[in-house]
Amino acid sequence: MLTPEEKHFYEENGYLLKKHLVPLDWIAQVKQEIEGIHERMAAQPPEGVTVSWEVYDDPAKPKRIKQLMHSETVSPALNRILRGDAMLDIVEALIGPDISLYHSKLLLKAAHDGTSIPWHQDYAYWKRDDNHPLMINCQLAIDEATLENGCIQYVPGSHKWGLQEHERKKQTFGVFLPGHYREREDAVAVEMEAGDGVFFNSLIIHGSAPNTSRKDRRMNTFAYNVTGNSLTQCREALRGKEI
Ligand SMILES: O=C(O)CCC(=O)C(=O)O
Repeated sequence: MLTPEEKHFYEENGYLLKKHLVPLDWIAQVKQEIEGIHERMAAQPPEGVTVSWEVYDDPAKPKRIKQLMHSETVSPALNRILRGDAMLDIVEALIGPDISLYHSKLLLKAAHDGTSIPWHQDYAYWKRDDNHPLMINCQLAIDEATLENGCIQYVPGSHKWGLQEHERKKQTFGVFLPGHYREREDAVAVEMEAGDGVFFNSLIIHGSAPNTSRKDRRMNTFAYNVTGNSLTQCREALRGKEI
């Protein structure tokens, strides 16, 4: 549950860090279930799992996953966490009681090789004619996340600026604010311990630096929507059995 101060912080800043959201024995189980995931997915991703790979100039580098969509199907512990009271009580406090899972995605910023995520708003991906920016994300730290290994960074209050113009770059897999990742003076780095979760608004500007350290920075993001925000999305979610 959230205190009035935490709720106010979220409303003003667009994000909220919850320390020790998930117990460490659950995190240990997630770690066990995703052991060797790069190699396993390179061999044969299971049906329904979508993998975005890091793209390197050096062909000798081992294949590294950047993001893995539908992570709840590769890790039963993630599936349990996303449905647990600790998570849903906070989501409910922030978006109300009618909650659908939008998606669950592993964000694996591998040691040395994990690349940056340029600044963007998630709603730039999720906007449809028939929905509103009501979705919320919770990024869960599986490893310690620091500035050095590419923790998430937010521009506080930017969720109040409306949807900004994004562009699609040939060499990247998504849409981002113009320009590549670079430090921003108005951004706040949210360093996390394993088990911490950070909740954030679908309009907040966020991004992350490359992993220049020897430590992996593995996170999972759980995105939730308000049920009925979009009929189209609810049908898609049902087809993918995500609800
Ligand atoms: O992996 C990260 O650091 C950020 C990922 C992200 O921003 C996203 O998936 O929207």
